Amino acid sequence: MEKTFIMIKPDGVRRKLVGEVLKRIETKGLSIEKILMTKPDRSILVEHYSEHEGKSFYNDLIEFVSSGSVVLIQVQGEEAIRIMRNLIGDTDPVCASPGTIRGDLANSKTENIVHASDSESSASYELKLWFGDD
Ligand code: 3AN
Repeated sequence: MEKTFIMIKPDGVRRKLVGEVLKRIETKGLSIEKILMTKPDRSILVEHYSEHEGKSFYNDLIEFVSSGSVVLIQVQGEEAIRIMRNLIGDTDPVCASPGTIRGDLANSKTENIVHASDSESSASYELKLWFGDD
């Protein structure tokens, strides 16, 4: 079974879309193994988004994700990483297909409701970063 890391970002929490996102994960047949609401420190976001340091949107991204509560989720299931990437949809709202979380619910590249790990290595790095060892 594969594990992946999902974060519902502050826009998803503010817009009361937590239940909607959890429903889409569960109705797809994946399992929620861990879930925690927290207001993230800037320092953990700097580690989480280290690959984007120096990019034009980096400062706005850190500012935005540290602006409110987020929901951290460990999701488990067969092919959970690729399935979750398909469920969330493309980063660009113009390209995100209808039926995906971003395609149905987001119209901004930065405020796009949800993060999902994009590979096995990022899933294990992010699960360790946010939830620690288990
Ligand atoms: P994804 O979240 O689809 O994996 P990444 O990893 O390329 O996308 O980017 C991480 C986050 O950075 C995105 N979720 C989005 O919030 C923000 N982001 C990425 N590209 C842009 C961009 N061109 N303009 C503004 N924000 C961006």
